Amino acid sequence: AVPRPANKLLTLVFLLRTQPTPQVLLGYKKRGFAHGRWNGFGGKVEPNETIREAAVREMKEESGLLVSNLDEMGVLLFEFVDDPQIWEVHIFRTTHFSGEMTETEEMRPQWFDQCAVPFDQMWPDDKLWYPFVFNNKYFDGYFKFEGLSTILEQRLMEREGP
Ligand code: 6OG
Repeated sequence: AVPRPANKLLTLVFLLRTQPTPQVLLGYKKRGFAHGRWNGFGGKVEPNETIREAAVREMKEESGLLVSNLDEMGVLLFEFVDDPQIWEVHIFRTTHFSGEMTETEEMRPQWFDQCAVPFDQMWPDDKLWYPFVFNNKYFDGYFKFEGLSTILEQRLMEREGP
C-alpha cells in the first residue's frame, strides 16, 4: 500500500449579522498563500489545540474579534494536483462576537451584504457552498484543484445535522 500523509487540518470562520442588513464579515488576504482573495478567517490547527480552539484563535489573530458559540456547518476536503496532502477545512458560523475589529498585516476585514459577496475575487468553490452557511444548513464537500483557479472535480452535499 502507498502511505498517505494525514490530512492538513484548517479552520474557516464566518461571522454573520442581521443589522443593518444580512451581512458577513470577510477578510482581504494581503499576503501569504492565496493573497488577493477575500475569505472567511482561519488557518492551520496547531498540535496542542482542538479545531474549535484554532478557529477562535485564528479569528482573533486576523480580525481582532473574539468569537463564541461557533456552529460547525461543514467539512470541505481539498486536493491539489501533484500534492499528496489533503486539506481538511472545518467551516464554522457564529453571530456572537466582542472586541474591536482591526486590520492586521495579513487581513483587512470588511462587512459585506450577503447578496453582494465578491465571489469573483474569491476561491472558485466558495460561491457553491456559501448558500449553506448563510441558510444554516450542514454540508460536506470535496474539490480537486489544478492550481489556484481550476476545479477539476467536485462533490457537494447537504447533511442532516452537525
Ligand atoms: P493559511 O494557511 O493561509 O490559511 N482555505 C480555503 N478557503 C476557501 N474558501 N476555499 C479554499 O479552496 C481554501 N483552501 C484553503 C483555509 C489558509 C486559509 O484558507 C482556507 C484557511 O482558513 C481551496 O493560514
